[in-house]
Amino acid sequence: EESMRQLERGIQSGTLCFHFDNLYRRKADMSLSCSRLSENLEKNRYRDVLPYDDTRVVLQGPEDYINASHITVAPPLSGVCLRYVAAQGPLPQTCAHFWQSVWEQKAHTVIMLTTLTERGRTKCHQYWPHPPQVKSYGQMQVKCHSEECNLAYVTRRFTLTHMKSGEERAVTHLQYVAWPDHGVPDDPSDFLLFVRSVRERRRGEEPLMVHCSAGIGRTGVLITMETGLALLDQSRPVFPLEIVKTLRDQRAMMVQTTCQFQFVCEAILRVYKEKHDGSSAPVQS
Ligand code: PTR
Ligand code: PTR
Repeated sequence: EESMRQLERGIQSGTLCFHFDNLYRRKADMSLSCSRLSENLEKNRYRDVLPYDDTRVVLQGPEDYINASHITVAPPLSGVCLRYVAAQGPLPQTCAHFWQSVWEQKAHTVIMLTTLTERGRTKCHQYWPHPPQVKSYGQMQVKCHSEECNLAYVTRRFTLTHMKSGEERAVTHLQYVAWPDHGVPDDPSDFLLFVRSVRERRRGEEPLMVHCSAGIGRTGVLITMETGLALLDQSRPVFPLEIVKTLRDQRAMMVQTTCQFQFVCEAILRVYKEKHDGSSAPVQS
């Protein structure tokens, strides 16, 4: 409860956002060389959003680069080990790499936090076929079985086939559609329902694949929120700034704007209050 009192005080006084604004955006001494090799330049959607060499996802085979980072939130920061792959929105020329990384990292869930276009600009290439079509991306074949919309998100069911071995895997696609880049979700309740459904997809230590357009702003918020929920579920203290620090040590600029950080802090506090509603009203300053 002490961490929640601190959180509420930090939000009200503005100190939390002040510390966020002063947090390093990129960890010093982490190199980005691979992302800057001439053959990889066209695989980056944004010139200023690049994965660290140390945490980048390495594809099997000679062409091993994708703009994606391994993210682990582990004890003592979190009671459980949560693993993610944080990626940029695929480009036409990187769809095959994207599906290869889903396959190789053994992900069963792909979380998409952007729409394909926003205000007339392309934010992500459509890297999946419409149902009931089948499409090949490099060594992977993707079949889309269904597409189902509720208020804030779309659920799609895919079968992924590794064509060389004939092996198959079911993959679920969850696309949140009410969240512009650099902004916050239109509705915190919908967002929390979405993150709950993301948590229900957890299977052991297998990573969730998460992407938006650049793979830093909205992706960082989602990971911070899921970590917060996981901690609250175990009645553990939550320190959002510490979570963001850990994320930025693994991928630069995670959680992009002060508004996004404030939003996720308020959402964590709200979940805590709802859980303890009425019982002791512990969070008062
Ligand atoms: N060309 C610079 C570099 O990578 O060295 C670009 C860059 C510099 C990107 C700093 C991010 C940086 O981090 P900060 O957000 O702290 O400016
Ligand atoms: N250079 C781009 C910009 O600042 O607009 C990079 C960028 C794009 C950064 C989108 C973050 C973005 O948001 P998200 O990570 O949520 O897709």
